[in-house]
Amino acid sequence: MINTHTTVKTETVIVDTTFTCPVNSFNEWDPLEEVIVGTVDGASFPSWHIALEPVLPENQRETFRLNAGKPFPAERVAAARTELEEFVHILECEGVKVRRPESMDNLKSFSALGWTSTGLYTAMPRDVLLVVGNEIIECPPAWRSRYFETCGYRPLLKEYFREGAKWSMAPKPELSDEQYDYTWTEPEEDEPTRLVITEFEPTFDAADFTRMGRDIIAQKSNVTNDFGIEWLQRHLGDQYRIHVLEFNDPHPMHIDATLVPMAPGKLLINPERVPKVPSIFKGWDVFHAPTPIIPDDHTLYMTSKWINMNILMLDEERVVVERQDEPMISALKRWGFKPVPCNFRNFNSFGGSFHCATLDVRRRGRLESYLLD
Ligand code: ABU
Repeated sequence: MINTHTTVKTETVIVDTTFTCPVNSFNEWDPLEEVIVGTVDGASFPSWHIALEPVLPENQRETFRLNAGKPFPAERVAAARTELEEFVHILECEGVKVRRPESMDNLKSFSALGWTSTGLYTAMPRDVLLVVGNEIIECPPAWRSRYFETCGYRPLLKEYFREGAKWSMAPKPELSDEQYDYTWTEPEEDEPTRLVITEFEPTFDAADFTRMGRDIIAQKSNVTNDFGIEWLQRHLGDQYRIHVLEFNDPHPMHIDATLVPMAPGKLLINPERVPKVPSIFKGWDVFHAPTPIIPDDHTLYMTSKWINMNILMLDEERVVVERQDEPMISALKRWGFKPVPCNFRNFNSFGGSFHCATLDVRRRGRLESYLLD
């Protein structure tokens, strides 16, 4: 664009970074070219802390207290590892380059000012790293056990940086006691949602954000506060608009089992948590996720059964979905998508599914707007 109205001529050159930068991802649906898939190797119950209380299923809180600092059962880790290998194989067959983090010794305790913790895992890159365009941001976690989790991804981050990506880190939080409400208790049914973190300093998990080009949807949660969302908005600048939405979720942590944009104009919602479609999705087709069919006796350490919504779009049509989730597979076909089934129920036990287990590093596409003004 040449500005001819002033004596100084300015020129804006739109550079399409799709072919020049190793990191390039603006939304959840452009054709996927490169992805990081997490690992369950070294996964351990973290040190107990108040921040875990509101987000663990009630029947798991005691298990976490009793096993703090011990590895997750070896047979569960092995079953999840086998499913991750199947997932990697499927992605590669679909033409996607797969990268893996290093596993970490999560039994080793570490300290910061005034506290000590052991680690959790490097299974869910979606929680700790946020890709926006050509940039990867290391998120400031609210969980002490996740303080050093991004170290497992550092070899990859260094490589991407050397090849031209922007690599940033949000302000390292202190995670002192001021960041938590130690009086947190379960709210009564008619009471509003109560969050365990305060506004002492910015914290956020990437999984509380979902990207739709210039518009990014966010939720406040038990790990993401207003301070963190504001930090991200200012960091990203005016090219992006973060919309903070509130859902009917008494224990919010991560948006990707609540509201999942699948393609331009196509939105998957959790019918329990999203009773009314937010007005910014005016004109979009809205699909209600089928009720999950995960049996009651299947251990879910850190998630609700709505993890069945945690799908991964390979492009605007192909979508990776849990192989046993027949209602979801049928619904996806009905809605015009092409399901790519993969066993993942044992991985689900660790708190995530295909979206959580991945970080889409490269999608073939550019920054665009998808909302009607
Ligand atoms: N990122 C996992 C979210 C799980 C849930 O909201 O139930």
